[in-house]
Amino acid sequence: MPDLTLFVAPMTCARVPTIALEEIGVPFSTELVRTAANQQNSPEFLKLNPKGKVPTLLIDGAPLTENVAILSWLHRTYPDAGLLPPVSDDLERHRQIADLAFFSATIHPLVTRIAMPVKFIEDKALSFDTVRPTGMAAMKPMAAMIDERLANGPWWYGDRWSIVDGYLFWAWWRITGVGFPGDEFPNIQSHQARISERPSVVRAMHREADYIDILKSEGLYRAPR
Ligand SMILES: N[C@@H](CCC(=O)N[C@@H](CS)C(=O)NCC(=O)O)C(=O)O
Repeated sequence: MPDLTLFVAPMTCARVPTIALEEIGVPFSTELVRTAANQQNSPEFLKLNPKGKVPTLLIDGAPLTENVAILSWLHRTYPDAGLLPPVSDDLERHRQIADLAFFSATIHPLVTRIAMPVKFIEDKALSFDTVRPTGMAAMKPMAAMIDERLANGPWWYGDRWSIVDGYLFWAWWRITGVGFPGDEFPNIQSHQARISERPSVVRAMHREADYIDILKSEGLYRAPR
């Protein structure tokens, strides 16, 4: 069994592989990266991930980065965990990669615009007045598409829960937490309520609460706003 260490920060997309690992049920350890202290850009961390991002998964000491790669590796290594549904051919397998890539490459950049607009324009007032609304406007048609898909739910793949649902959970939690109008998308809202009760998600959220306590005790917690 490989030795697994996941580098994480609360409220970030590192929540998605945390849910995956909780779902799999193998032992793993976590390392908290203090983003408010810019630890992600420390020389030690950049040696593991030169992009300076979480999640980063150490597998027997060797780093793997990018959610799409980490989630795909976890699925291939622990196929019985059902992180993705069984496929009947290679095209279907690649469609699942497309779904992960959709959340990583289309949805996540919009989440960043909405949740962390100061990453794009340093002036706070300007970033909240321009970048955030632009992100919200771009997110709405994506949310409408996801909402329509979930009408055949309860999950992204119909009856089968998958880690794509975990990805949606994180993105939705992040944007509705800073004012994105979730109520306009009732199927996603009920998906959110449903997945929040899943034991792997509950455990991942407990882990985050613990990280937040540590950050608060160190004066390094920044609440979403
Ligand atoms: N494409 C990457 C994105 C990773 C990413 O942007 N992580 C954010 C947290 S959600 C991060 O580490 N931000 C720290 C920073 O940019 O300084 C993935 O899917 O793993």
